Amino acid sequence: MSLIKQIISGDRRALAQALTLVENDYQNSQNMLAEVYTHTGHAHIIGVTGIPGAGKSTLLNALVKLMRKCEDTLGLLAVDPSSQFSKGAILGDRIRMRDLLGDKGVFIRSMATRGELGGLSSSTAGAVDVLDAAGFDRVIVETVGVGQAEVDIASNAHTSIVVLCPGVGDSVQAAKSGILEIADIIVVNKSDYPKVNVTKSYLREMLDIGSAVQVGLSETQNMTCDPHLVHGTSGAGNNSWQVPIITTVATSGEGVSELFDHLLAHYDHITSTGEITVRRQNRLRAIFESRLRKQLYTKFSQMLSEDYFLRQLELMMVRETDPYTAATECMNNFEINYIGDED
Ligand SMILES: Nc1nc2c(ncn2[C@@H]2O[C@H](COP(=O)(O)OP(=O)(O)OP(=O)(O)O)[C@@H](O)[C@H]2O)c(=O)[nH]1
Ligand SMILES: [Mg+2]
Repeated sequence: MSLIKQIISGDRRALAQALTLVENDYQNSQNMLAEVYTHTGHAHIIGVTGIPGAGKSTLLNALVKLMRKCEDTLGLLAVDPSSQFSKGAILGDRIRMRDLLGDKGVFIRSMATRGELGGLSSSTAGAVDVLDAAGFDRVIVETVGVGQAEVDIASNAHTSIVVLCPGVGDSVQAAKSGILEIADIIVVNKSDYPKVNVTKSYLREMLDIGSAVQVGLSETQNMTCDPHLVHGTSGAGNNSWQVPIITTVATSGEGVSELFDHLLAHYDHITSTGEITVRRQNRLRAIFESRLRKQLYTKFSQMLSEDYFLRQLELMMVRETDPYTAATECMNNFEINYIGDED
């Protein structure tokens, strides 16, 4: 039986094998991913991001337990964009999600992808596709941190959850990174700590400012709002999604059912408004672009001789050229034909 057929028939070893291939071998996973793609498009893809240590894994443990009561099946990916996973981190994730281990309706996987151009978003997207093809109702991607990579991954989800903690500093950090802009649901976890209401009102203010700016922009430019840029409103056309700010205590499960309700409501919202089509297209665009970037760079590197490269470096050292001119000259010598329909 082919690997894909095994995955679809629920073989967990085949699934793990496929994910390892996606994670480690860009080239050889290509054909498999192409076949996997024909079986995708059913799962609700949920991105969970936020500041490190906010309680994302603990929250997901509680949320997934609740989802399992509704018989949802779930694929979970924990991704660290900035560093190689240490064994400790993986172990930590396992401990925090220990209640889920052994449940056949849940599959958990940690992923490490470091440094590769376009590698992270591309391999994460590939892994999501594999889990989608495996038939999970929801695929949840947890990323650590609030940098650009997290924004990229989160904006590839149908529903993005941003997890913060009480303390305005964290929210400022999140706002600066742009992560609030892609949030469909904001969670203030650890609400057993003080100053929850201060954090909530600060976040509400940030969201309101964001929507006001966006509405202003769209009015002046006479264009439809880009749903991924708008705080507080989302959706195709003029329908709106009010970004809820939910307080939770992941360790006790408080607020988790409210979070689940909002997740379901958001999915209903994007499905009924057609927004999900926009998000699916954005996701495909991101995967397509990331594969192009990666392959273009690989091809270019193959066309650039090592000797020539080193000679340019020497010339830079004696100031006969500079990195700026040298890079442009290399590109000028790299022939690419125009791809597209001729007018
Ligand atoms: N007091 C309190 N502690 C919590 C809560 N949620 C999680 N924690 C604790 O916070 C610590 C970090 O929790 P994790 O679930 O690992 O957080 P995370 O956001 O997944 O962490 P990274 O993946 O490393 O970014 C653990 O010790 C949890 O037990 C909460 O609601 N209240
Ligand atoms: Mg975690």
